[in-house]
Amino acid sequence: MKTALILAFVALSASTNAGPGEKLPTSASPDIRVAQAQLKTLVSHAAYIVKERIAYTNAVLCLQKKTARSPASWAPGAKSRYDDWVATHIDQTLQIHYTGNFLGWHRYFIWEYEQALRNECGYKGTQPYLNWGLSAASGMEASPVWDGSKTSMSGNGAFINQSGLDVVLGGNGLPEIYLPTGTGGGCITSGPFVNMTVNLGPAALTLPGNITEVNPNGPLSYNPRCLKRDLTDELNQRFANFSAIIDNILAPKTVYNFQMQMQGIPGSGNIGVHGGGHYSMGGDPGRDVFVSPGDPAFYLHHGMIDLVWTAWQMLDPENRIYGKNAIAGTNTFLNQPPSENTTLNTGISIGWAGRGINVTMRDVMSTVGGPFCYVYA
Ligand SMILES: *[C@@H]1O[C@H](CO)[C@@H](O)[C@H](O)[C@H]1NC(C)=O
Ligand SMILES: *[C@@H]1O[C@H](CO)[C@@H](O)[C@H](O)[C@H]1NC(C)=O
Ligand SMILES: *[C@@H]1O[C@H](CO)[C@@H](O)[C@H](O)[C@H]1NC(C)=O
Ligand SMILES: *[C@@H]1O[C@H](CO)[C@@H](O)[C@H](O)[C@H]1NC(C)=O
Ligand SMILES: *[C@@H]1O[C@H](CO)[C@@H](O)[C@H](O)[C@H]1NC(C)=O
Ligand SMILES: *[C@@H]1O[C@H](CO)[C@@H](O)[C@H](O)[C@H]1NC(C)=O
Ligand SMILES: [Cu+2]
Repeated sequence: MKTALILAFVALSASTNAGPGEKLPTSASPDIRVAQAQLKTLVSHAAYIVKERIAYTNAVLCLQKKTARSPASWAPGAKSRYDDWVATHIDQTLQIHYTGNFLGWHRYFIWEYEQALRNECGYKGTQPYLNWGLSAASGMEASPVWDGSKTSMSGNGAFINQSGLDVVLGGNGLPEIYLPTGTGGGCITSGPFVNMTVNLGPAALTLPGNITEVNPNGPLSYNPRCLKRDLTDELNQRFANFSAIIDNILAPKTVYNFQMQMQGIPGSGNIGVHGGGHYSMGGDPGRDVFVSPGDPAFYLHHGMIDLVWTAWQMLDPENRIYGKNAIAGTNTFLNQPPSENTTLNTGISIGWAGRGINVTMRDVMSTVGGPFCYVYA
């Protein structure tokens, strides 16, 4: 079977692939003729990167032009094939976060998304991931993911003065966490998704000033609006820097501790790399736990979540893939309401987003098992 390599969107400079099969030089050759060939390789690498990125965002735009499969009787707001993913995530949010299936469900979700880009939109490349550590170091707006260029994922939202307003998470029995606002806040202004319409939600959109916005007609109803972002370096740097990433891979010795550190232990004040990645994008639907896949950057963010999980699993594959540290938790958000433990036999359905097949947790535990055959590069 062909191995689908998942390449980094921002980590590409560290990749050893110039194009398919080509090795990138790592230091200048003193031999003038070899150095000439090195230059050629580097130039073709640059062209390859630009083409790959645009091919990816074009495939996403293609998915946004195709008709939804979700029945209008269930999700009248789902207009495009892309919306099928958003609707499924909205529908299942309280059964797929702070649960035993969190990691496996999202691995399957982004993998099926990649399959749709390939099978329905002719994409030939790999699913990129967003390396939060790099954008924490460079500043988000300087990152090729967020710089707003035509090879980016579109950039920041238009500036709105949110001075003095925090985003307040928690409540409803959970301690409040105050998060700073970012440097945008409004509609995105450039890049491939500048004309995109967000159709679904909000379901629980946290706005600056301790306000939560909910669509009174229900999150699956039609509510067309622009894509907003509020890039927040402070959150990227505080919760999803390289040390935070490595600590999440090396410190937790049980899967329970691993996934809790990643999502943020309630009451700790830390939102983890998962929360750090999400909230540093900000905006609508980025700050809405239910509707967040409505921002195309979601799939790059969760690619990085999957990379971190994979790295953690491979430090002890015997116990962390199918063994005693494979799965912990139940099938409801922090076990509210109480539900059964997630096991290798627990089913995963992604509804109308997928291809009508259901898998089990066992099928999604290894990146080279079940339906998968990929590695990270
Ligand atoms: C934002 O508004 C505050 C007052 O609410 C004002 O002090 C501040 O100068 C404004 N900032 C910008 C960048 O306009
Ligand atoms: C967005 O729409 C405007 C106005 O129709 C058009 O000029 C522009 O090319 C579009 N941009 C993209 C990236 O689709
Ligand atoms: C935020 O809003 C919630 C719900 O309205 C309220 O209980 C809480 O006290 C508010 N917190 C702050 C800091 O205003
Ligand atoms: C990196 O992240 C960790 C964990 O969130 C945090 O404690 C630390 O202060 C961060 N480091 C920097 C330099 O921001
Ligand atoms: C569910 O998991 C918990 C924690 O590992 C364990 O204590 C409990 O016995 C399990 N329940 C069942 C029904 O297997
Ligand atoms: C997949 O799972 C869903 C939800 O559990 C269920 O409604 C559906 O019938 C299942 N589909 C198949 C083909 O088993
Ligand atoms: Cu999710």
